[in-house]
Amino acid sequence: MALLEILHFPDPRLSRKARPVEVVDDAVRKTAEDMLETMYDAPGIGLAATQVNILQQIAVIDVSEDKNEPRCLINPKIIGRDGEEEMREGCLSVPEVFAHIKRAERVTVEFLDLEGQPGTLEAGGLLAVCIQHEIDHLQGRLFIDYLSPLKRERLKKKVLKAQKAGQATASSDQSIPL
Ligand code: GNR
Ligand code: NI
Repeated sequence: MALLEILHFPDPRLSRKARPVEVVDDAVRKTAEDMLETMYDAPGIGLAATQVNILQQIAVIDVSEDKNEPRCLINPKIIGRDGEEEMREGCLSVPEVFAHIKRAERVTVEFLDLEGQPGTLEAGGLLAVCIQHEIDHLQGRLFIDYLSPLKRERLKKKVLKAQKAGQATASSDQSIPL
């Protein structure tokens, strides 16, 4: 197992589209394990491969209280959505930024599991939000893309300023190259 480096906004690599996994092999399983370890370490409730600079459609999620319900969704595709809900979201790739985002309240998602078997999941609540958030990442979309361009510009300035300030300190290893 290994911890992977998480890319931070406004890194343009976060806007790239992940490719579908063709064969669920040991390499894909290893990627998923490393992603889970990285997610738990962060800590976060989900992680998409795009965030760790891997352009494959792999997402890991654990929204359980005790962090003992890891899920891995390979080639996830939303085949049904229902209702509307707004939730305050954050993202490991956009640290310290939170915003209320409107999404479908319930989703049905098709995916492959770690054995390459197809599955279907019906989700609501936080799990539904997280699934939509991770699938967005795999398509190169961040939650802040739902905000107005003006708000997003303001956020970008704030993030860059914080990163610059961080670079002046000893703990600059998390900062994005400008
Ligand atoms: O850890 C995370 N928490 C979270 C909270 C509300 C809505 C979405 C999320 S996902 C986020 C982890 C992450 O960035 N996944 O891509
Ligand atoms: Ni995210």
